[in-house]
Amino acid sequence: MAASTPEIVHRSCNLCEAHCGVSVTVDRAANRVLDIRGDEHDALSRGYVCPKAVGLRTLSEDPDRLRAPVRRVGDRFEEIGWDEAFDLVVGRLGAIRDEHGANAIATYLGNPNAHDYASTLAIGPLLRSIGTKWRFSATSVDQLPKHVSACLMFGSMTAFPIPDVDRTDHLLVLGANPLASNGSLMTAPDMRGRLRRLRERGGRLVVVDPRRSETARIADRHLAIRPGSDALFLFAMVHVLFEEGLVDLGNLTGDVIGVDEVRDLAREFSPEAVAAAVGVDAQAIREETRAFAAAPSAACYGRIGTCTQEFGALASWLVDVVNTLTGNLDRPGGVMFPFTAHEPAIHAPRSLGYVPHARWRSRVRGLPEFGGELPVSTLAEEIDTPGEGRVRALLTVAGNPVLSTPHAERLDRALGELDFMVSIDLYLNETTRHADVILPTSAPLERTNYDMVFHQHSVRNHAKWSPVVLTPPPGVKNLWEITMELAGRLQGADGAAAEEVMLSALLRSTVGPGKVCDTVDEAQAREKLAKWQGPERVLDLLLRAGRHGDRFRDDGQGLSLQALIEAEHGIDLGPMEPRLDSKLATSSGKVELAHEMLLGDVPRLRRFLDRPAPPLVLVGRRHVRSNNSWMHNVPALAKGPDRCTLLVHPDDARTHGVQDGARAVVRSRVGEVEVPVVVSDEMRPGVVSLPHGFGHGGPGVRLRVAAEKQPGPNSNVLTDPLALDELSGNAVLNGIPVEVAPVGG
Ligand SMILES: Nc1nc2c(c(=O)[nH]1)N[C@H]1C(S)=C(S)[C@@H](COP(=O)(O)OP(=O)(O)OC[C@H]3O[C@@H](n4cnc5c(=O)[nH]c(N)nc54)[C@H](O)[C@@H]3O)O[C@H]1N2
Ligand SMILES: Nc1nc2c(c(=O)[nH]1)N[C@H]1C(S)=C(S)[C@@H](COP(=O)(O)OP(=O)(O)OC[C@H]3O[C@@H](n4cnc5c(=O)[nH]c(N)nc54)[C@H](O)[C@@H]3O)O[C@H]1N2
Ligand code: SF4
Ligand SMILES: [Mo]
Repeated sequence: MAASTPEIVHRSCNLCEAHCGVSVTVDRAANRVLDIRGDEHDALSRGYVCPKAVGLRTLSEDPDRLRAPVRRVGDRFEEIGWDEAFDLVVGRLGAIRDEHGANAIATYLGNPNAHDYASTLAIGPLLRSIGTKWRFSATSVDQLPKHVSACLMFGSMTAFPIPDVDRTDHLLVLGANPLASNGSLMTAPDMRGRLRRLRERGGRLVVVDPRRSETARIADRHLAIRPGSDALFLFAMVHVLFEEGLVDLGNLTGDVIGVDEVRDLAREFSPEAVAAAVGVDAQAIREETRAFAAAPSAACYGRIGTCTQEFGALASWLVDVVNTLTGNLDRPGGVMFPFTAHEPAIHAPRSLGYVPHARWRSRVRGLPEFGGELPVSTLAEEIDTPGEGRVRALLTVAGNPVLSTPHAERLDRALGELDFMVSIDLYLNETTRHADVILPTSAPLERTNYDMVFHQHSVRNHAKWSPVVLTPPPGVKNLWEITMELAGRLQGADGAAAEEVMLSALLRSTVGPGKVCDTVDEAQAREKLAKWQGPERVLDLLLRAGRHGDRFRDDGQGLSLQALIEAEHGIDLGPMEPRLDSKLATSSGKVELAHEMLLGDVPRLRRFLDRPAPPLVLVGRRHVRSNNSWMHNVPALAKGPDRCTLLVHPDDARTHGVQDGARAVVRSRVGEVEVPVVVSDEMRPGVVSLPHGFGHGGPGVRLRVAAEKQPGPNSNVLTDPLALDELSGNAVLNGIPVEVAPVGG
């Protein structure tokens, strides 16, 4: 073989929300990656990467990865061609839809969809062509409460205020551990460096977490809260703000309604009234409230621990109530709404005029939809409960709900009862093993990307293009192609027709007289877009019509896909700026601090105040070398000690008779698992911690490294599908009552 010169390609790692810039050395002739390292010139990450970046290469090389479509034959899978696979999927889904209606087909979208712009763009057309209302996703085991509070406060489900970590004087973190997770709903590579700089400039970091997490360890103060009580903690802060005259809306005066209602509500939740339930000293709550209010700028930030718990929506709301009442919403150093290069240039926020909630309900438990989705905690029962309207078929796209969603054992059984299941995935894993057909996609380095979702959460406004590094194996397809083909065929057409529907709708809204791009007509715009195909073409249009776009003027001024490609380290679009006016979409045109749906959930919180704490509750955690359920097959990440361990406080270890290094049984209302114990005083007494995403090594799964090196038990065997944040429908994954006992004891 002829020797080839290695080439360096700059792109982003899309494994987590930090989206770090990487420089990849590739031997194109051999189609092999030689090296991956942090890109020192990346506009956002400046060379930072975490150990998972090396996994990008291994994903492409993994011998376990699916390299052609497969169909189930008994307990085995056999490879088939793409045409046969598409025919089979469309034929079976079409037949089920004809006989039982579209709602007999459920869909589940997993987390990696948010990390692939092709999916962000193309999944809508696919879901619409299936036509089902039985839509599920990882959202309801994750950030759904934040969508709900954003919707009720700001009028848009995606209006997430992002902490300005690089300029703030005070960061209050609840239920997040960015030193392990690298941040979420906050795209900020190298949080360790950013937090170090915060403290170097005299700023204060406070972490509220039942565990002394990696982030808590570097904080000025750690408050070991009782799981599930963040809403009470935050209400107490609001109480102190009013009581001590610390409320100051700053520039927001006149833009906010509901302040009096919030003051009245908070009256009963004084620090002294909530201290016992919250497990944090009243004096500490007062001190931290004063410090937050006194800081020149401050940002309150909550994540998984405040979302995936019993009062997820209330806690998510109160995070931004605290930000608003202290004048920190929409100001530098506080929390702001980033700009992206692809959002429409002339953004006139329009109120929906209604809350997208309870327009339909699940069949078995009558749970309301929110934002067009049903809670995934109800998926298993929608499949295995007989009767009219039962879910008979399932499409999963980049999801592993058998490991990620509550009452995993029941879902595992239920998937076996489906009439038909199709998965779009890289692996034959705990979920996809139930599929009748698996359609394999390209791995991250084998496709282009643009960070459609996480640019919206970036602590600096930013745009970055990721070119292809490796040629995918011949038997796999990009998600775009698969999705468009299925969408087209399910409508009796083809992929090209489905693409055309999307493109022409976008052109109609952006090009022509009176539109953003008013110097060209549709035909001229199409001609200029013709050098791109698929998701690139759509992105080019969005960028050119966007805030920084060239509007098709071709004068070299302004952004287009070509210009973005040429900026190989990404484009820094400056710090976040105040922009409430172009984001607010409430019917009042104001920040609505006291929406009736939120107020209506407060009595439930009041009852929690008097409820005795269970002796032991379970929470989750993350490890920097792991990524939800699907990176455990990467040898470099899987090596080392067992990561799926139960952290137990020494007092609890004594009470429950379990020892460091020995195995324990953990039982909840719905299941039990066995797991090695690590005794550690980093836990709050009465709280044990177990990571999720493990539970590999079952029958029929092709993840050989994971099964051997990091099998772990599945923590979602323990999580209870009946435990929901009632307002949002999000699953409660933290604060699950459990019993712990020595194995055999
Ligand atoms: N107990 C507990 N449970 C939790 C959590 C917790 O904290 N505690 N966290 C929750 C959270 S925040 C989340 S986001 C969910 C995640 O829940 P899921 O999204 O259901 O699970 P993942 O582990 O992210 O699985 C991703 C799947 O996508 C596949 N995949 C990876 N890359 C690609 C790709 O490029 N294309 C395609 N087509 N497939 C791909 C993988 O093989 C895997 O099957 O888990 C939730 N579950
Ligand atoms: N390495 C790695 N990085 C990841 C992931 C991964 O699996 N591994 N997953 C990615 C995904 S999908 C997401 S959504 C993000 C999540 O990112 P983070 O939100 O930072 O998630 P965690 O690291 O799990 O931190 C959650 C913290 O909440 C605490 N906690 C639990 N219950 C409560 C409670 O009731 N109140 C309070 N205040 N705290 C509580 C836990 O002890 C834990 O320290 O991470 C992303 N990044
Ligand atoms: S923190 Fe790690 S996994 Fe996340 S984007 Fe950066 S390198 Fe990738
Ligand atoms: Mo997540």
